[in-house]
Amino acid sequence: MDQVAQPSVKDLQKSFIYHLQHTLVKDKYSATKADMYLALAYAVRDLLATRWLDTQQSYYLKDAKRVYYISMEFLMGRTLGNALINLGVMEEWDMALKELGLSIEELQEVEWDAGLGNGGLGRLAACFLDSMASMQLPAYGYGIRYEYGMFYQKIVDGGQHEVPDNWLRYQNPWEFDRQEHLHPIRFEGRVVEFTDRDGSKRFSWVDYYEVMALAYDFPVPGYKNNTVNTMRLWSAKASRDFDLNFFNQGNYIGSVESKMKTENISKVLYPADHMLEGKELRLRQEYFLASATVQDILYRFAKKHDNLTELPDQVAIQLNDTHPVLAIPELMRILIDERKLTWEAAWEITTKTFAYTNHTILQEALEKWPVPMVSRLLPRHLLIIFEINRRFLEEVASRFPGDTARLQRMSIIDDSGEKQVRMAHLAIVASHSINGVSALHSEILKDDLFHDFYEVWPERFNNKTNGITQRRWLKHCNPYLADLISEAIGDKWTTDLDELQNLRPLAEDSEFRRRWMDIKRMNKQRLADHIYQRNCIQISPDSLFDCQTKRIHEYKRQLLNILQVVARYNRLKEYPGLELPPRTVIFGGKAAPSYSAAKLIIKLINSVGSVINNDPAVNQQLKVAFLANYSVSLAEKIFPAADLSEQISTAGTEASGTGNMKYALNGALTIGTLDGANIEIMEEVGKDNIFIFGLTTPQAVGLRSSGYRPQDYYYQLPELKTVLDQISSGMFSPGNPGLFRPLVDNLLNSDYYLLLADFDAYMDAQADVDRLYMIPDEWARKSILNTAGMGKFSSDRTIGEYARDIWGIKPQPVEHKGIHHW
Ligand code: B1H
Ligand code: IMP
Repeated sequence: MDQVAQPSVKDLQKSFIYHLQHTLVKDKYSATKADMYLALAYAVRDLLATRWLDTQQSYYLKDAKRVYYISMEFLMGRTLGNALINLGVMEEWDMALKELGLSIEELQEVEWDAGLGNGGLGRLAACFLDSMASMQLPAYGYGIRYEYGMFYQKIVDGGQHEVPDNWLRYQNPWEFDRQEHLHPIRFEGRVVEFTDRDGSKRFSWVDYYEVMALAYDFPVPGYKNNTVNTMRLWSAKASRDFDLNFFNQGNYIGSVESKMKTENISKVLYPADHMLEGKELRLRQEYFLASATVQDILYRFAKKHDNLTELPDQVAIQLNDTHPVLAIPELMRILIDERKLTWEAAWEITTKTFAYTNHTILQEALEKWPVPMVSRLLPRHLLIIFEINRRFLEEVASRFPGDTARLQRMSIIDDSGEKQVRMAHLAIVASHSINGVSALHSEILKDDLFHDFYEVWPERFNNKTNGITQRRWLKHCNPYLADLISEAIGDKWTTDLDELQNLRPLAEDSEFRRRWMDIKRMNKQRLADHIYQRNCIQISPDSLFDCQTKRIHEYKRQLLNILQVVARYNRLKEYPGLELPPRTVIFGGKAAPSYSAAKLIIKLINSVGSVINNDPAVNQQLKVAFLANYSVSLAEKIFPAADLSEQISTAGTEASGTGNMKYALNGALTIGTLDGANIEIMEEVGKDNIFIFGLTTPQAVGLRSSGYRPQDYYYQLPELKTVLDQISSGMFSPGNPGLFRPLVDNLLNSDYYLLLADFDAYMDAQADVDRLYMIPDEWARKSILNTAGMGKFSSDRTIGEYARDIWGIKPQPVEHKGIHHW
């Protein structure tokens, strides 16, 4: 596989010392831990460099069809460990550093996460990049190089405090600025219409101002295959014209201020997932990404092609939700206004090139932008959107004559109130593929959210169930379990996760079960140490680690979990001899800074935790820990240590979930609803090996439409009533008894996410969990069977389906030639 000899341990040490002395100019006396990390990073980077060049050159020489994954978010986490794993040099480096008296684990901890994403959608993009490189696909990730990523979460007095994530404060050895890849991005101005020499009507965008998009490239190594793909992130820079115009006016400070304002575009990631804030700066960011990327794609295409009708044979563009959807009118604009194609030719090229993935059906997350805002910022694009809509509605009207209600529902422009552009409708009309991210979610798109569109274009709709990369989410984060698995069934699972099914017979082997649970216990001890350091809470590795880590959102129902915890607390208080296995309930997750209910839920979790953790009557049997700043690197410590995975969203709300897959891959059992990918996880691991409870999607829909009355449950379930009364009366907020009342009032008066309706079933499922945990051998068996059933959920499988069904691209193996010569 590798045409170039792998470096020896001595070579690695030499390279490390070389970089310490020459790149950082430090010796072993002056070097800090951060210097050591950097020296290691530069040495590992050297191993990527020629592979990266070889990969990019081979795509050029083969003129391979490329896929472009455009996303406002890439939640990459740390790069070093992943590079070591994918280069296949983790053990060699471990040895090399040990001989120098250094710990590779400790040095990896120095690296700051690249947190350029909110949650699932951004981490999915990162897993996809890993899979695309590992499957040798000619692929690029395109995004924004935010100066500030996802905020750092501190917990102060039980509540969330946001601290800016200045991730570029230190040297970043993983990025390369490409000053030569610079594209002008235009904003504002106006459109003038004129007649071309051939008599056709043309449009020209004038009086705009320009911001430059500057490329930064990040390597994306494939797993042991010499492929290194590129993630290209754009950073905003004022253009020279901009500088000249402003600075010539003689207002120096004013000009610097204007310059800074234009460069604000790439300043910060919007931290509200599932909630569009409707801020103009966000729209600017979206167009900035879309335009720079489309220009770059056309520039690369033009190196080998001059006939734009060939674009769909050379390029596939996947839109990660609607956030980058302005790439559609941008491509149309360039093809029509700049390259002088006819509308029809441009439209054919565009629709064959674009594909759209939907990630949510929550109304508040569906992007809509006010027409006046689009008109001011992107006047030409608005006209193009209007024309797309005009032609589209004409087509619908001819298929459904007289059905004006349908036209109104389907229009790209919502004119029920203030006129708005419905970005999802634009994406659907201009894409040849529209996919959801789990079987259930894709059915909901066809049956409900996009049903009208499904009736017009059934062939465009398809499902691509999400997946995760087993390289990061098992091999890297859980090395002892990974080694045990490889010892038992070989290591083919690293590139073919279906191999894990060979673990099934081993679930019946008591010695294997013992080793399996020994590793789980070790991972739990490691997490317990971490929790003790951060939270000063002592927890026993023999307690059941019950984990719910994900963004804090009402639909994900962390509140249901905490109601159950309070009910458990009450039972333990009331029946001191109660035979329950000790539990540690672990929470982690960020709330959008503007989402007050979510922030109050964090505060409630911590307040309940401090009452329970400080109550000697129960705290040997129950503890609650909220882990601050849930992030990729913290998740890597939690998944391997989890016994139980909480996936309890209201049925029909979680498009897929991917944390559910990461937990099960690491041997946690799931307690969950029939929502998102949980359903497929149940199908794969078997009904007997998962704790399913609660309403189904049709039941939830039915209950709401028949007039849901949450108070019925309050009065019928005494345990539930007690819990809600305790919370609203201030038992967990003695200094401020009314603090949590809004949460309870909302449950009693509206409870859109049906917590009270599912409470009883959830309590029963938790009792099943307790019973099983008391039989360690049975628990171990099911834990192994969960891992064994996770083959389907590799992002390699997902990406294989995208490549085959949507993109039409094939693996392009890379030959590594080693040191390059002229
Ligand atoms: C998902 C988002 C999202 N769906 C708006 N939608 C955002 C919406 O900044 N914004 O405005 C950001 C993110 N994120 C998640 O995608 C789903 O909730 C998960 O169920 C799914 O697993 C994940 C990946 O498909
Ligand atoms: P990119 O896709 O524009 O980043 O180019 C990738 C690689 O293709 C470059 O690093 C070169 O190795 C190769 N390449 C690009 N343009 C040319 C060219 O004009 N002649 C030869 N090789 C090229």
